[in-house]
Amino acid sequence: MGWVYINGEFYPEEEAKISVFDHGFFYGDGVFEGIRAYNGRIFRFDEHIDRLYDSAKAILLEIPMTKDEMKKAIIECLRRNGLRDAYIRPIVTRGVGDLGLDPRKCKKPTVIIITREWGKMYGDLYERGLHAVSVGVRRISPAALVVNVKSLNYLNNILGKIEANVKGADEAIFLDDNGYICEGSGDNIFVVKKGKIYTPPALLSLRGITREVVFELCERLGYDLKEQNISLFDLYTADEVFVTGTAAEIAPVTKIDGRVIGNGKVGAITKRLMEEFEKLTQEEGTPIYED
Ligand code: PXG
Repeated sequence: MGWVYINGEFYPEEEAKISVFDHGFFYGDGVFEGIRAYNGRIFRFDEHIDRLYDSAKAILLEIPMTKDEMKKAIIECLRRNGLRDAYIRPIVTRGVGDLGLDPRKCKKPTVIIITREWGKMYGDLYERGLHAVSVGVRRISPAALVVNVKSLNYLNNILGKIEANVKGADEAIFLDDNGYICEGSGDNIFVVKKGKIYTPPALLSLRGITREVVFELCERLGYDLKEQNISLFDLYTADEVFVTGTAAEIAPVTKIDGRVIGNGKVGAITKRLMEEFEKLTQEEGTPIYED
């Protein structure tokens, strides 16, 4: 069994526990990240750490350690667990308070780091493509909760996922209140039409780090990519659709709401981006075991 970091100490997994009075548990008051290590290297480490601290700043939560200390703790956790291919989950909550929701009751944030061995999230669906469905539950409005804060409040996403599960699909596609496409339950979405690539602006969806990598790859490979509003019609009539995320990586979508996308096979541009993405993840990153 592995080790989990809590507030500066490492505990065996089965003893890694936090207080039931923690406001992360009470109210989802906290932030987290999902980071991956490939082949002994942490992919886009600084970008994820920056986003964690930005998320915390946006909700007036002061993480009680520097970014450097956080990175060292994550590396130490991976080393203790002997991991090379891993999913890394740092979590910072408002900390232990009492039953009232006033965050001033919480004197010290709780910092947790979980690292786990991790392979392909969607198994053979990377060859066959995912079946996605649009869901009735709307992505939460940024006027209510800024979606670029990666907060512990994922009930909106989970409700979308439940709807997808009930409909027998692999992933949910969220729309906003106006019917524009936002994102998946834990991934961003891209459309390919006549050789051009489109993705919704990241105001109503999380500014994904994998999404940023796709922007870079498109620039390098000479693909024309635009951020613009996308409708369900655009999805149904696309040549290719794919989703991106740290967990999902780049995953093709070949069916949406029963409509076959393109010819129903993984498209050529999606395939190329998947290959280039895999190369990048194997080659770059912060080494875990070299000092
Ligand atoms: N949108 C949302 C809502 C997310 O939670 C992404 C997009 C992709 O962002 P990155 O930076 O990872 O490219 C995420 C990713 C999961 C899982 O198990 C995914 C996420 C969080 C928790 C779990 O798929 N976030």
